[in-house]
Amino acid sequence: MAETGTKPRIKSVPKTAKRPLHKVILVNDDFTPREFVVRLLKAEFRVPEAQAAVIMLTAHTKGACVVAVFTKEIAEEKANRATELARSQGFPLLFTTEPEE
Ligand code: NFA
Repeated sequence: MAETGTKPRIKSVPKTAKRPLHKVILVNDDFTPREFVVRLLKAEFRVPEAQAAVIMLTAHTKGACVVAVFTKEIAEEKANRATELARSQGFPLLFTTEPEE
């Protein structure tokens, strides 16, 4: 067979699909105590006290604040778990998720 001199053009390293990360957002309300929010942020999202206080205060003054960023499934799981934990203690605290631009 004649040599064409053409090299194979198959990529040896397949492209990994890059999926957008999702933000977990803390939503403000008028009822959940500040201390409870801070405690929950520390326990569920493993943020240090000072950072938990800043996140809580930002949500309190601006209406909402990004807590952390994860893959879609982990973000939804964390938001649901934290929201349910607050509900189990009788608070209306809400965590939502949204994709990062
Ligand atoms: N706004 C709540 C209060 O004044 C505190 C709070 C902060 C609740 C952030 C939810 C999210 N007790």
